[in-house]
Amino acid sequence: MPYSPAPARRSLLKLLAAGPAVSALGGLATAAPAHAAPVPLAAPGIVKALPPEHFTVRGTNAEARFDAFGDTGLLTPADRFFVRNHTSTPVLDAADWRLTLWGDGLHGRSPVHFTYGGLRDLPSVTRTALIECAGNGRSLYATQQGEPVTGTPWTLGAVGAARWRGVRLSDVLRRAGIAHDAVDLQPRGLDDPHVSGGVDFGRVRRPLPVAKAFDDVLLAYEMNGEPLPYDHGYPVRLVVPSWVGIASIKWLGDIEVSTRPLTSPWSTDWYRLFGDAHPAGGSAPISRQTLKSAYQLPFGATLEAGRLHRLTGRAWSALAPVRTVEVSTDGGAHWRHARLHDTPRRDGWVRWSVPWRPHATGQVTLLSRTTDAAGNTQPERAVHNTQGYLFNAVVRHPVTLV
Ligand SMILES: Nc1nc2c(c(=O)[nH]1)N[C@H]1C(S)=C(S)[C@@H](COP(=O)(O)O)O[C@H]1N2
Ligand SMILES: [Mo]
Repeated sequence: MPYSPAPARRSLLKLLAAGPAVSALGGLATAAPAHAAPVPLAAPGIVKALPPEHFTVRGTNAEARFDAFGDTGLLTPADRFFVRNHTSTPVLDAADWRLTLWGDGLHGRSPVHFTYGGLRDLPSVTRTALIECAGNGRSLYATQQGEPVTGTPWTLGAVGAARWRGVRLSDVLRRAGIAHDAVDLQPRGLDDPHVSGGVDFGRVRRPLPVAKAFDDVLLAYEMNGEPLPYDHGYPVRLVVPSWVGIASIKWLGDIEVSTRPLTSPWSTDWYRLFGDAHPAGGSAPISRQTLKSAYQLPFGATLEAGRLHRLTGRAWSALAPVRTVEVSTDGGAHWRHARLHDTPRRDGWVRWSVPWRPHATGQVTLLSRTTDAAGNTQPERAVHNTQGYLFNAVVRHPVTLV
């Protein structure tokens, strides 16, 4: 019998009525004068404030303004971190939360439960990792390559880096009595079932191979030294380093442990590569993210000619540490190396900068291209897939010189 979760849930309205969280909604809580510019609403279902200088709301999601990351450090503060919600943020209570493991891949009794306090009593580990949506950069398939794609039209801000603290998933699996022949897990969130086009796909869940689970996956309860914020998975989420964001299930409720391969719509209908360049039934489910680099500058920014500017950006690769970043300020005719400001690490990003004194006025295209220690480099074009995943091409960044 599949275990069916009964989340400890309080409605957001009730929570807000209770008091302290109201300030989290900032502008919403205070009535604006009738003549004032309309206060941008929070995205439906997102708890934290989404000031327009830091976020772009896209449906139930909030994209971070990558162009504004210049004032953040190596870690992305929780209040600047993008939110990808299939439905809406459930406001859970750690005191009555528990994690359930079940399935034929446990050799002893099943199900096995862990309370929040029980998890916090296990040895903890802390590690920095990026979380990046598989569709980050998706809109560039259309704007840069003229290719249609479906899905949330992210630009480059569906990525963030945080320091996660929690317990190793492998420790929890061992304590739960994982069998030697278990092959797949299926972690599942406690957010509402995902309904799209009249079809109920059930709760967000996606198979995770046991081998990856034993490698480096965390059950995280802290982000940048604080309890996870509601929007990022409170009380406990998965952090699956270097894999596409969908693997890092938020508001974790249960994990099926199976001796047979598992599937879900998130491994069959979505998060595979479909299209002309891919096998007829689609690729295997995607796992690793790819590599990118980008300028911390608005698209179409205006810069003064004749002055010395310092262009800054970030580069990252899920495949290996970043090795170099090259930039071109003339549409790709000439390239030079940017200076890296951080020690490149697996699962992290590096900040880079380059001085630039443009002479002529007019439109130019800035480019940046990263190469990682495994020799992967950003191509001129990304291989198209209908759902617009894994955009890795050199980004063409228009600026105007005046
Ligand atoms: N339960 C649950 N987990 C989830 C999701 C979701 O909608 N529900 N979205 C996934 C996707 S697609 C991404 S990219 C990451 C985003 O994590 P963040 O919102 O903390 O940035 O969470 C993943 N985990
Ligand atoms: Mo995602």
